[in-house]
Amino acid sequence: NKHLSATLWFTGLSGSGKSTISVELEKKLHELGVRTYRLDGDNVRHGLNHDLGFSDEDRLENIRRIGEVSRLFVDAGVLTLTAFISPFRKDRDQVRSLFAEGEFIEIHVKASIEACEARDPKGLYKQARKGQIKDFTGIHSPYEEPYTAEIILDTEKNSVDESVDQIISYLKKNHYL
Ligand code: GGZ
Repeated sequence: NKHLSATLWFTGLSGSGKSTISVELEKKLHELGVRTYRLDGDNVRHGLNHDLGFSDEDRLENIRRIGEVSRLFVDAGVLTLTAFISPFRKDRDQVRSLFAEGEFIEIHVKASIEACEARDPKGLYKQARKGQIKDFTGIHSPYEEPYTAEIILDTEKNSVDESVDQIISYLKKNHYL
């Protein structure tokens, strides 16, 4: 199957749905015969970036390295999915600048801080409120919403399947698939 390579860059708060949606999207892409690779905290923060924490500087370096790695995957012809909070606009824009027009697709996984905190799938917001986690995004560290997102997913309104379909439609309409 012919398809264009690009990076699908998911950004959003903890608990917004980045990982869940990117996992389900990847399954759908595999059914369509697309070669993909997914980068997330489990395979990056524990390995390549195990030296980095959650200060602003460390997040910048985290995102910079992930951007460079996704650049390499795109060079190899792979449709790359990344699922990181990537809270700072300038850090995301720096990654965007590594790519040619159309190779970087920013996906804002949008849910309010209230909704994410109510979901709290890993109990991290609760721990952050108690002061057990510092620099937690949305509580003591900012999340800067994208101005330039190619796709905005409203995960308070739409199901995971609907968000996946929204991305697939975008990819078809813009001739990535
Ligand atoms: C935000 C944190 C923090 C702090 C640990 N702030 O919901 P999760 O658990 O599975 O996803 C979050 C993940 C965020 O790592 P990223 O590499 O995506 O962050 S960034 O892009 O900002 O560099 C959360 C967990 O790590 N986590 N401490 N202080 N999230």
